[in-house]
Amino acid sequence: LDAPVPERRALTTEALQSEILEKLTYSVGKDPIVARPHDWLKATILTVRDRIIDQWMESSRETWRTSNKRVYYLSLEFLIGRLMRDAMSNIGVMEPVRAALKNFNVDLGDLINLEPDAALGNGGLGRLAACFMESMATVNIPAYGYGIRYVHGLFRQEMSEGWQVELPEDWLAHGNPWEFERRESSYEIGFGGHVEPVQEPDGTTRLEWRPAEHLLAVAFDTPIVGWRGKRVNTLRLWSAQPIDPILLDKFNAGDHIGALEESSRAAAVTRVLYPADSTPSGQELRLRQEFFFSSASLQDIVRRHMQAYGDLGSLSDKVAIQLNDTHPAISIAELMRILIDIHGMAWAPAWKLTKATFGYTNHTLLPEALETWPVGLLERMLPRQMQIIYAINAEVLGEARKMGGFTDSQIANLSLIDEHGSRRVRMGQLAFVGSHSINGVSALHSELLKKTLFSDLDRLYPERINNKTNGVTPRRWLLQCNPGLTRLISERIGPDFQDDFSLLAQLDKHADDPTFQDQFKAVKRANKVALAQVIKDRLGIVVSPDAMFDVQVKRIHEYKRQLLNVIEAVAQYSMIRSHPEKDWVPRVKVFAGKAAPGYWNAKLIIKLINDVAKVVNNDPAVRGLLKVVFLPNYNVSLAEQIIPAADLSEQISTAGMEASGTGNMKFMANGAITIGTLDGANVEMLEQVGPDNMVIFGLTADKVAEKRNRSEVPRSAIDASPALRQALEAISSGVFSPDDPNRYRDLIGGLYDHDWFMVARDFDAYAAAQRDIDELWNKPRKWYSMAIRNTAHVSWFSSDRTISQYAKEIWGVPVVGG
Ligand code: DL6
Repeated sequence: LDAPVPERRALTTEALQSEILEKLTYSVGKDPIVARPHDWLKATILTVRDRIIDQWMESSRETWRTSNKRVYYLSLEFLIGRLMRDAMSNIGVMEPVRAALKNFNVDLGDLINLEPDAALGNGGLGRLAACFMESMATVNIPAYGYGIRYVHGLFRQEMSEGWQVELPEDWLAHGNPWEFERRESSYEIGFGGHVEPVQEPDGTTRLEWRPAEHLLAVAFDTPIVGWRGKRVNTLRLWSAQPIDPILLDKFNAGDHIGALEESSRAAAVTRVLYPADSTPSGQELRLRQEFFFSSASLQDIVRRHMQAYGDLGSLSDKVAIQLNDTHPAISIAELMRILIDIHGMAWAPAWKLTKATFGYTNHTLLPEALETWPVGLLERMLPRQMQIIYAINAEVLGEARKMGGFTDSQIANLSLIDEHGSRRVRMGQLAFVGSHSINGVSALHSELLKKTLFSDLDRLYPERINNKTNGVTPRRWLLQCNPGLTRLISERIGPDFQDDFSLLAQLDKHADDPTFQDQFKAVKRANKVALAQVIKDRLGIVVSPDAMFDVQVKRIHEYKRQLLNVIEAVAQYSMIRSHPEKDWVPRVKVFAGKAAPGYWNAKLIIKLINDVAKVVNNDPAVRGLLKVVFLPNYNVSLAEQIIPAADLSEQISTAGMEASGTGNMKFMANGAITIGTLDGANVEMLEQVGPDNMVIFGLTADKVAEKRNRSEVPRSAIDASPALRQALEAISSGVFSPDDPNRYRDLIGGLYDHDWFMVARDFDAYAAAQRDIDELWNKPRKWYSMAIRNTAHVSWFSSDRTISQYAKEIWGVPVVGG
């Protein structure tokens, strides 16, 4: 612990230059004359990484020295994206590295774009985990992220005649210079088998799980550096490996393939990220993934705690574990097993300790997204954990009976076991009862958690549900992705806002200054020129940077209502054709996002966008006034190019269905105006920025629920809106799909039949809001004062603020700044 701190490595161009050369020669083994771009990338990352490691070690030493409480963030997904620019910018070496590389005739920008985009997540929840990692380091929380080192992250999306095609993503193809393999931190993970009573010398009996199968969880550590490099935390990702790499007896007997069977079965556990977003995958392999990383992480946490304190009684004083959704919820049963079966603790103190240690974050109310597992599967795969779940359930139901006042159906609602149809374990209920804090991710979502999904549990255990509105890291989502705007803001209010984002509010008083507005507009235009180039390079479509860039980028889902957006585009297309004399605002509608491979309607919506694009973009009658663009393979890096170039941010989910949204905050930071519903964090954005600076439309969550309860038919909304009717008829009759006129018949038919997502019933309000947007665009002074005010009032949505609230209100750990 008292090891001498090595002298800091110099950050000058000269020092960096000689070190890059040294890395290239001695670590990559390449002569600069023949080095390829990937070799330079590796040498540069290794050089930058070295400048983080001293602080990494210092951060760990400090945690051991001070015995501060540690935070463990368990997440099946970390959508971290590229790390090099983030790291260089956070430690302030971007410019010297650029200069050093220039001396080798290597362009830093090219290398940045060459780094693979680590897509170890699907969308919101995974990206949030990545922002949290960076913020925890920034506000000086001793934190570890625990997840899975998937060999293949989220699929690569390509388009084939407008249809989504999924291809494997291969981020590890050139190795991963950021990570350190820690063979010494390996744990055995069991599956299957049975539970046996074991007689203790003192005559008591305890239960022991005898798994039928084992595999090894091996740790790979990545340093995550906070702003200004003051703290570096660890992201520990687990890789599954077989206990025996090869079964030699089988091999020697000539069964060469069979000899490797066990090895491939083990490796399969961490091979691929499940591409499901908002729908649980019913695959057994998914449960294996969840238990694998939960058990490995808990074994690691318990080992570290025992090493420091020698006793588990103080676990909840020194350890806070946050469950990112229910994917790691099996941890609750596994920690109980570790405490009781391995460390001999009695049930009552073990249960108390477990609850005091865990916190659970819920990210969705969608019924189809709430994880449940068949009781039979759990009994077979995790027999001891299933016994513990039954015992927890008995305790919970006993407490409910004692409290009284619950009807039978409410008791059934509280139960960890869903008895409707085949019996299933509800992971949300398990996560709730095993945690002292349950939080939603926006004020509205947390309220809905109390009122709907967890209403009975909230009565039984009041005060546990709380709200922690999401945030995003302003380093990646403003400073790094939008250097032009960062420079402009620094010139106007000084650079201190980079350390204290609340200072952005000072921009408010400059929002009506014409000079500042013109500068703001120039920055936006430059970003739009860059995006227009990307669109041209990738799709061959030419768009004007002077048109309004109207952007909806996110996972494709019916509740997010890309369909509403494209139907409105069709209506607008028809208006432009029938009224060529009018002064239409030129728009480029940009879409991007992936659909879960098994989600047919989402894939059909992508095809529809592409079909509409083909017709609209090639119709001379439109005169370029409307362009529709679908950019394939949306990922973190593409988001970093699109968001700074957006004028209009589409956040148009059916109210009550988007838990929070985080894209909405990124657009706000970059000076886009939001058109949105009163859903998720939009509600709080409205509070922060004020109704004059956002365009809100549509049904509220209450109204949506009311209409659904009344089973109101949408047909009258369609009959009452000629624009909507015409657009729907055009789509369903094949105007955009002459090769298959019936392609969209069922999709559009659903809007007449039930319209669960209120596309038809929100259409007129949405179209009217779009015309308001057109009017605003025609008053540039007004537009840019609104845009500037969005940036000025975004600081509440910094993940530093969110994490500081988790720290103070859930984990009980101190923060610096935030
Ligand atoms: O909390 C992060 C993010 C929210 O911003 C989105 O509104 C929400 O849809 C998303 N949920 C998921 C998957 N849900 N599950 N399970 O990513 O979380």
